[in-house]
Amino acid sequence: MKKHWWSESVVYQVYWRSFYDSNGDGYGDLQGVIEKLDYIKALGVDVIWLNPFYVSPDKDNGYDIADYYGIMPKAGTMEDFLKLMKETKKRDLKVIMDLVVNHTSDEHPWFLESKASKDNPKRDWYIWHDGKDGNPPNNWRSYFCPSAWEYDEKTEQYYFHSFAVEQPDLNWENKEVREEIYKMMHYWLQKGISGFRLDAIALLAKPAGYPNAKNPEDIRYLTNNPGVHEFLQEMNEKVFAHYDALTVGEVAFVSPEEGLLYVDESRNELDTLFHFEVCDEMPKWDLKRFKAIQKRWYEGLWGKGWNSQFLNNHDHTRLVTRYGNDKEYRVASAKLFATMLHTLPGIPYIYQGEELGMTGVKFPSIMDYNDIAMINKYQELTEKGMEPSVALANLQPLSRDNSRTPMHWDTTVNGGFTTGKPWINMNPNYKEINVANELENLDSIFYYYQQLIAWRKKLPVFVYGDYKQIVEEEESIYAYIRTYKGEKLVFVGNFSEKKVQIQSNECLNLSYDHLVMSNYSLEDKPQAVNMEPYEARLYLMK
Ligand code: ISL
Repeated sequence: MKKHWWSESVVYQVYWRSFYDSNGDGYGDLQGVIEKLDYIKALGVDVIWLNPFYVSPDKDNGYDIADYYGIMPKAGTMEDFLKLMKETKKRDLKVIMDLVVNHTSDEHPWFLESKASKDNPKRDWYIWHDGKDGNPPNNWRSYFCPSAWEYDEKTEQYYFHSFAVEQPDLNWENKEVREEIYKMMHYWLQKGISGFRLDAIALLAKPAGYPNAKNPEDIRYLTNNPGVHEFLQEMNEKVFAHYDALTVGEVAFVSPEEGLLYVDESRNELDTLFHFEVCDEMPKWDLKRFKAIQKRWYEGLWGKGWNSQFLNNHDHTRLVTRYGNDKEYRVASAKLFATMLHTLPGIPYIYQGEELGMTGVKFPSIMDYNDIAMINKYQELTEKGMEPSVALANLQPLSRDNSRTPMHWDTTVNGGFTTGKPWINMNPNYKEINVANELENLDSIFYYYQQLIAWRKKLPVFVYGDYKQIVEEEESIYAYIRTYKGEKLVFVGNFSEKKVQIQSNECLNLSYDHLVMSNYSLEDKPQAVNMEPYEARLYLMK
């Protein structure tokens, strides 16, 4: 595979509205990101992914864009953005921007024109259909609502939305739409960003004829439809080919074979992808399944296209709460998952606060939540007759707000995030889990991440090594070997709360001299036989 500037990078995702508030309005902002760049740099990462900060009515936290060229006042100004470009460059950090081109806000001037009348020149910029016998054009759900269609009284047609009602889908069949989007992409790339995280990018093409779905609950029909690759190839030719940028696409519900079509170097579409077999499709930790996913994606992509590794983001509950243990073994499990994340094949993504072992939340009332997906679902369930307390309890574990609570900087009020009232409640455990504590404690999760990243920078095997799973017969053990030009890396992890005695010979041959990292004391481990709860070991050989 070709080597790119980003091949050896580690990406840190900054959900800016929850990162650091520089002006006391309760929202994090770009100036806040600038003030914390030294912190980000200290971790050792190379690239920052910033969630959307374009002008937006903010119904879906910036994923409903009303002006692609402006900055949301909550986030700051264009001057702040340019300063951020300068300050990141100074520190040799790159910035990729989150870009939403599948849909806009319903307040975008394009949509206002489109819905003004049936013969408006921009009518065809969005997807308008007649209803069927007083019902929507078909039976599809959207990600966030019971129907993917919204009726417009004035023009007596329905428009299509893959997400919220306030997020109408653009019509990518329309050439003018595509040209406008490409123009805007050039604008930001010329301002000095280093690439895009492309939101819901596999949704651009819609199924021909919009046929009814057999099972409308299974929303796979929204994604990966014929025509999507033609759009991406055109986007690449018209935009990406002119820059040395990193593009990472959100590509849900695909097999490795289908995923490869997006990132195969010879096809000139995207550089990398997020597949969601882990976060979306694996609600609880399932090691057997996880091993199978890793194997299939390795076999599908290796040598042809780049994969990514992530275990949480702004849509998915924090990893210690969802996949690890956020109580007795919070620190151990955070470090175990980190060791795995940084040693698997693919670009590692760290979501802010993950490096502190931040946990999910359970707010007492639906009124405390902000996530539009959760609130809509709560409404749907209670309207169908579910007890409100039951609906709340059902939705809490996977609410997107689990990962959206503000960053904990120290033990002062609001964890030092804001001097005002935070836009969403803090996780009450900020006095225990925060940056200041982590930086004081040499054995912290933060320093563990720092060390892992430092190893990754030192040895090419982390990036270029092939991958072979070992000790397959052990139920709660995940272990693999990666090799590259005489270098060898071995990861062994116990993904359970019990002590495990490994029987396999493959592990017994590992020498203590080669053990470079572990989340338990490095002393007293002559052989990899007895693994403590959530123990991780990293062996390196040259
Ligand atoms: O996170 C999910 C479900 O819990 C995903 O299915 C997610 O909704 C989907 O992958 C698209 O997410 C992206 O686009 C959305 C936005 O709300 C999300 O924050 C974003 O990551 C609409 O723009």
